[in-house]
Amino acid sequence: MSTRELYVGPVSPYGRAVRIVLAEKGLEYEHGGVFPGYDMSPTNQVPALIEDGQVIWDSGAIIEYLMSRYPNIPPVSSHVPFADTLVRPDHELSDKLTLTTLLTLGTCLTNLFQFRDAFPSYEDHPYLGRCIERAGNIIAWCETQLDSETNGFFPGSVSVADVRLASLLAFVESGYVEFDWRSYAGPKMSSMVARLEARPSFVEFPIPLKEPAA
Ligand SMILES: N[C@@H](CCC(=O)N[C@@H](CS)C(=O)NCC(=O)O)C(=O)O
Repeated sequence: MSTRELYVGPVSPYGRAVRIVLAEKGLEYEHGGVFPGYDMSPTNQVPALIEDGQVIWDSGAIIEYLMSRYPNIPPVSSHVPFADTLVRPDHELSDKLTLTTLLTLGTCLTNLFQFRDAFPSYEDHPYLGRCIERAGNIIAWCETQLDSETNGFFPGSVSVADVRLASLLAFVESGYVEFDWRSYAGPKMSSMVARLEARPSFVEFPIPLKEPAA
């Protein structure tokens, strides 16, 4: 049996996505904490996973590794099944574009988070203003890519892209970024978020609410 140790930031949407994928696959791991992870990779970032001594960093690389190494998923009670591939073989390019676009959404939101207190408002800084605009465009585009009000990006299963998007929106909802994503989204995204947040793997790993500044 493999040994596994995970390092994640406590409020990280990237870390949450990795933990949800591990939970969906029924994979156990030791929780390594946060700070040692910063020295583990050339990026000095978490999440980082150590499996059987091999360090894997970056949530995208970790999730891709888990999806290809552990394709068979134990069924999760009566819930919609978790997708067994990162991208659907017959939609490879469009699914990859969705994942790449969600990475850009993550970058926009984490930039806004990092510079939250540095400017009176995001619009006062040209780059942060563009991050807001870009994030809004991406949310609106994702709404067009969701299958229906009862499915996420893939009909009939919960995809990694669903997990990515919902984790990023939870980061906003928990107060880390001032961004009214609902004004760019529509009914498909709102119902997907509500559905996923009730799923056991999401309930197990919430993003804690931002504590008010002292
Ligand atoms: N592209 C990376 C981004 C990871 C990231 O931004 N990690 C943050 C925590 S949420 C971090 O380690 N920040 C510490 C730093 O940048 O010094 C991924 O997907 O894993």
